[in-house]
Amino acid sequence: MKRQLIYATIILAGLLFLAIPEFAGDYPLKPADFKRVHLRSGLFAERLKTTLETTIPHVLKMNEETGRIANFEKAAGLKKGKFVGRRYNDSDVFKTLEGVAYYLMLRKDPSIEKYMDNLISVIAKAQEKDGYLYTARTVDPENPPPGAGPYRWSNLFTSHELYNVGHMYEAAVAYYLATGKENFLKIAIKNADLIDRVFRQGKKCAYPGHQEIEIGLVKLYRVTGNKKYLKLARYFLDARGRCPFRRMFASDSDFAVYNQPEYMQAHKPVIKQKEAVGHAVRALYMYSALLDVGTAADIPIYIKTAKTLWKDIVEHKIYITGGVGSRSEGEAFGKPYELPNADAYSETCASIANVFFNHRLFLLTGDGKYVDVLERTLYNALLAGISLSGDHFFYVNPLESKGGLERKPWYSCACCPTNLARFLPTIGKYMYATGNNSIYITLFGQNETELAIADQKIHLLQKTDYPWDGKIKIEIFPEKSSVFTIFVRIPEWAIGKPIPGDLYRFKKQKKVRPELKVNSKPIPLKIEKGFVKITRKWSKGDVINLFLPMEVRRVVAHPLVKDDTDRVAFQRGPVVFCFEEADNGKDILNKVVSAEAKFSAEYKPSFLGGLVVLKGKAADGSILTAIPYFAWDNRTPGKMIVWIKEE
Ligand code: FUB
Ligand code: ZN
Repeated sequence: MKRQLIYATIILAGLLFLAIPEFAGDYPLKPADFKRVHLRSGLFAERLKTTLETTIPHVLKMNEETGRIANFEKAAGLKKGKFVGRRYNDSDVFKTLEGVAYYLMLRKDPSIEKYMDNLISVIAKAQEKDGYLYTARTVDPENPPPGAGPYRWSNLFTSHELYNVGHMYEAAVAYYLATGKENFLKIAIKNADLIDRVFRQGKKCAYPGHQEIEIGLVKLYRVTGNKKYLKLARYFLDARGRCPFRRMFASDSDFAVYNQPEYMQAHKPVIKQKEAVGHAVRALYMYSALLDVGTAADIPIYIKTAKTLWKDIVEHKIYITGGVGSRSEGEAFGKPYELPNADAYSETCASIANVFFNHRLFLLTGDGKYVDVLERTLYNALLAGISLSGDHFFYVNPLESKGGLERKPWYSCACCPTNLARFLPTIGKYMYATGNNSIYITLFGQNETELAIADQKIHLLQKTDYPWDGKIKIEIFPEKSSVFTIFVRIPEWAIGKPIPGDLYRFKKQKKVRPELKVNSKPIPLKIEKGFVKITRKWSKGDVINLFLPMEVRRVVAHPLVKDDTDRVAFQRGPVVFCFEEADNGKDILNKVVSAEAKFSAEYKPSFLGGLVVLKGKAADGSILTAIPYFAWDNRTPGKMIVWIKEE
């Protein structure tokens, strides 16, 4: 053990002296500024409105009611009492505040801003003199809650001391960008400086059990320009699998999985990892951090590693809904093809992390295959995490339910509701990207936006009822007529497969092809990396018409996915469907669809907020109704199934 420690220290010291290149790098593509993506009608617009008007106030209230805010007041000496809840409860407050900062970017609201400033002043008081911030310890250093460890940094694998503040950095950066105020940023900087002193400068060979700080540090580096935060992020990534691993729990009996380094992706140095293993959220935050640091610090091996891990996920470990992390034990990735339906874990946070990861890969490569995965996850596994009302949440997202599973207003481990509160306000950012005198149209939905390229702004109008209808009209208004490129995404589901790889395929070949026109003139569908590239002189009022065929498709899974044997899933556009008891009766789990039955689609404007339902025949002659998976459990609770038996 001692020898192991010496080796690890030598390796790490070596790493510290490796030349770190100048950090000028950024993602070649920039996402749209979501403040400028005006979503006024359609599915995303509805979800955004609900997020701003219901989810964020609800989550704020829950943080108050569950003592999460009071923990800061206690640590600040403003209130008496013990720390309440779990050692990572601070992170829920930080994620919520990040969401509120985005809210403020979208809506002017002086009273919310005042609330933020007050709370930030409490957080500043809760921060210890040297920058340490962890209310779980500060409230009563002699009696920290279970898992926190007896003293600072003593139990890094379970304490979440570094995870919590990673979320704090993200919130502080968001608030700074929203308001220009430095109050929160100062807290973040003071804390990151302490952590840099203790770990990187102090040559402490250690790393957090739950990744997240790395992402926050890169954001901090980007707003401050201070390279030490980027170096620290790299330090933590390189420490994994090199610095000593200690089991998290004394006994293995109940906790065997948590005692394995795979659980926290510390079984090998990160650059040697080729398979997605362990806790899915930790893994995907780490893969995202590999891209952030790899891009900023120009470390090609980080990027190569992230791409290898992505391939493993899409080829073996992703649900048709885009959900990942199929195993409940350890909230983890399963083995290849281990994709149970009723017992699926598919945590909402893992879907959010999967979107983060795929978005970064797209921004780096301009490759639409990453948007295919992003879109699938977003419309299905991720949106299923939240009720249509915006104040009930799923933590896990199975693809089959025997009944009794319902969204809840909150969880004692509230990672998912608070993650949604910070993710959903930014939805517009995923719809476009720009770079190299080009515009990328990545997601479809009714909106109006303004994008900056080269030396001008382009006003753009998307008119569509996507995802319910495949007709998309895009009107373009450049400031001046000029030559630039518009990349129009042609989703993989519209031409070949549900997602890249061979984990899923459509049962029958497609009959209808997508069509693309500019000013009514057909454009050849020459697809490269998921996009058709249109370079021309664009003038005010030019129109792109895209038609994506919205046939109802049956999906079958790879034969090695045992749980999907002799079953099909229904998909239309990017949306995956499910059959609920509310429409189909108590026997729905035993129903069999006939192999040849045609399923028709109908848009129902006043049903579940307006959506498409599918109807077709079961083998017993009864009519089956399917609704989008994301909309399940918004009526009388009951049974549900995605992969239905086929005759
Ligand atoms: O540990 C913090 C969060 O709680 C994780 O990201 C989730 O998976 C849940 O375990
Ligand atoms: Zn979660």
